[in-house]
Amino acid sequence: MQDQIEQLVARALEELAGTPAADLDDWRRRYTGRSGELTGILRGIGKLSAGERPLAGQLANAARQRLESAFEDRKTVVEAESSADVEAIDVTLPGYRPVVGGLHPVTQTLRDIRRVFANIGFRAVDSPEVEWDEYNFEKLNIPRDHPARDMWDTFFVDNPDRPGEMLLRTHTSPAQARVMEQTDPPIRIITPGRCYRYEDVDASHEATFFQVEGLAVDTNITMADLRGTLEYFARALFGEDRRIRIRGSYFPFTEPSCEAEMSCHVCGGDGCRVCGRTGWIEMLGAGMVHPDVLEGVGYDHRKYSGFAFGMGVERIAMLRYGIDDIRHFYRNDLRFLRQFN
Ligand code: FA5
Repeated sequence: MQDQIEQLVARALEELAGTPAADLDDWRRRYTGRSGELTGILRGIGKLSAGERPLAGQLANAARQRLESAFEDRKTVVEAESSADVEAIDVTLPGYRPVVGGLHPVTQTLRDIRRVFANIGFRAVDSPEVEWDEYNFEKLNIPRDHPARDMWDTFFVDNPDRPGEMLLRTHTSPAQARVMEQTDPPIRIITPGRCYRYEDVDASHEATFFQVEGLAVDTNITMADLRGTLEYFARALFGEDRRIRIRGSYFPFTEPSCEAEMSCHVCGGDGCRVCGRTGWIEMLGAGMVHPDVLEGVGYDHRKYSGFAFGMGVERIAMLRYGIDDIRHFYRNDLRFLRQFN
């Protein structure tokens, strides 16, 4: 038995010396594993005479330890060799290009609008997206049975404590009342934010879209200030050559009210699907803050006057980038979005 063990150890060690990393486990299985050769010898010890057994047991255990420790040594050696291989990798090969994200075109436009108004002293403030009917309508001179409510198809929010009073804001105008209630004039603010309407979605209408509200209140604010501010804005964002026109309109919370439109970027003013065949794209609604709204927030309308406007940010982005369908913005199509990075 002694010879048998010694021969086995010699053979196993010789083989181990040339075994690569991938075959090490196989070597172990064949010699010291559960059905390996050495294990077979160990099992045979039971059949020896009582006198032979102790020596054979010692020899077999010593052989097992030797093979196990030779295995560990070999493993260390081949691992060191393979990390040396890594060092040999050609570091001059080009690496993987990291994927870099970009800002959404609506975010870019929002930031630019904020910057343009910050330059003339308009501070940006936040206002809630989930709003009370009171702020979205009533404080804006639109009581419950007012026909002008049809201008804003509204998503109402279930609130068991105040049924029928909670909604997703249909415009950013509630910010007007919120800011005026908390601040004394002079006021110059903008409120960028998301709005929600139960719309028939088409090339220029989304059910979720962004608006930027503007509000200026002070003594002696006139329609000329509104016009000057809008013209400054249009030039700063679109350049000197963009045509803009202001037409009379109606909003219950402004008097007089108007709408600013810009020449259509798709047809250049001839009329197309995007501009509804008019040649003009509606950009914003505006007007002088209604005296009832001023009084409603505790301002003396004989002392103070103000102008307000609310613009659609996607519409501005469409005009800037020549986009012919508002629905592109929220389809998450990377082929579209990558063009703005
Ligand atoms: C309003 O929402 C008024 N609150 C604007 C206002 C503010 C008037 C202050 C007077 C004083 P209007 O519903 O017209 O008005 O919307 C204003 C702008 O939001 C539109 O000119 C348009 O650019 C944009 N807009 C309106 N509805 C949508 C829609 N469904 N999808 C995308 N943009 C829209």
